Amino acid sequence: MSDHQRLLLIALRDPFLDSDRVMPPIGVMSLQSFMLSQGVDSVIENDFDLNALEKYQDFTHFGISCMTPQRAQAYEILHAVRARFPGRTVILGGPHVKYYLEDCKKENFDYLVVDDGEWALKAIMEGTAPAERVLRMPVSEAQMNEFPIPYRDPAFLSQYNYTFLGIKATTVLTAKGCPMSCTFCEDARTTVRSYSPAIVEEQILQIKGMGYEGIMFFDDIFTISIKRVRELTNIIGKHHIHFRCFGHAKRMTDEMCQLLAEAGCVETGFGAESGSQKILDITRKRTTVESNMEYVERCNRHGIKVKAFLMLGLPGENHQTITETREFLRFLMSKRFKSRLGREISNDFDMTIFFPYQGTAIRSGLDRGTNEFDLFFVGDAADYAGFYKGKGGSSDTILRTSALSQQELIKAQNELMDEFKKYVSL
Ligand code: B12
Ligand code: SF4
Repeated sequence: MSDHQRLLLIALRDPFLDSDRVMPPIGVMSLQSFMLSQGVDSVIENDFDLNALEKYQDFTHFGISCMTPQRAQAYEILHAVRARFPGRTVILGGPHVKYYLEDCKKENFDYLVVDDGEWALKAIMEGTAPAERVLRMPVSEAQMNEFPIPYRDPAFLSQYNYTFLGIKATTVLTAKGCPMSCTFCEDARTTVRSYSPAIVEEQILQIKGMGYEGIMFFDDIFTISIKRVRELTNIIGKHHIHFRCFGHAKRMTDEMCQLLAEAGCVETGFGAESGSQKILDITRKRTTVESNMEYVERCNRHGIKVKAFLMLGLPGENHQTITETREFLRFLMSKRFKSRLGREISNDFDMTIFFPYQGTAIRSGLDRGTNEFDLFFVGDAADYAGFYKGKGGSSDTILRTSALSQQELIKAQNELMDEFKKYVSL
């Protein structure tokens, strides 16, 4: 091995998803463009081959990006690199480190990077990192806006095939963080940092130039305020693309809907979560079943399709709350409307079962042993990969409520999917 420092940035596979070549790994792509801008010799590997380790002979540093369900893969790569290439630096980053730091510390990584990776990776590569294993080197909103846009090399991006409503699309992030407090979500109450409209525009131009006609803006808070939606739609509207984004029932007004529709929005996803007001209140969703329905009506009136994200197995789930969720689905899936693309279409939904990740208020309550949530473990979460939407829509299920067993939750999920998925337009 030469003295030359070389970084391999590893985006792990997701064998439990229907396909892991749909949405590209924006975290790794952001780090890649930043490292290249800093003069670091860096390469992305999105299909790490444990059976051909000789390919990685020239890399001095291995940076693995990991979500919780991928942790076993990350640890396997660590052990293989340690055995084959002693003395190389192995770094773990991504959401798993942020929320499962104590577990990660048990593994022999050289560095564990909590949250933003840019400054930490730069310091590691330059040999100026603090003499600590756990690095927290946050990026400010101003700094984030000075970084290069994510690495979208056509050969790399073309490995990911994402479409909505038949439109060839890819993803863009307009902001990070979420100010809301949903008790089932790890992103609750995280600092909001927004990209300037100019940076969003730079990415739209890049993506359009590569032949994509659609963009999914996948940040949690695209519709956080009418002011922000005005800023973003002013820019997006100029470029004649179709887009999809996430909305929140509490914030969606007619004016917002109209701005979105006029700028090319054809679909919004939104966390309806449950058809039960009791559950919406317990989880601090800050919406009502009625406002969720109004959200659907509004979007559909403007020709915007709605994909509602619903979960079973939240605190207090029982036969009655499931009946209420069924009612909500009946309402959602009975709608037929003229899409902005001209066709008559219907809405869509996801029906998952809540998995209690560390970092959520519910999981913290369960770990403290308080009985504030009507939820009980039926096994050890550490034994589960931990995904809420796997192959064929299946969910890892680890909880029950006082009224419903784990099997009853799975049965209800399957029944609701069978009853309503057939109405999704193709
Ligand atoms: C887009 C997205 C997806 C996409 C694409 C994922 C991908 N390959 O990137 C898809 C749809 C495939 C997906 C799938 C899932 N996701 Co997801 N996803 C997101 C989402 C909305 C945005 C992620 C993102 O790109 N952020 C922007 C980038 C810039 O940030 P980042 O990725 O965190 O990267 C930064 C830092 O983490 C760090 N970093 C990242 N990697 C590395 C590596 C090194 C070496 C270093 C030093 C630093 C570092 O630096 C980066 C730049 O600053 C987040 C929520 C969110 N708002 O973050 C959830 C989120 C990451 N997903 C989550 C979950 C649970 C899942 C699923 C398990 C859901 C399921 N199906 O059951 C699957 C699992 C897939 C898997 N990989 O295991 C959780 C993660 C929880 C956890 N503990 O890991 C999150 C936080 C959502 C939530 N609140 O529950 N997801
Ligand atoms: S579920 Fe959505 S609105 Fe609620 S905290 Fe998480 S990202 Fe924010």
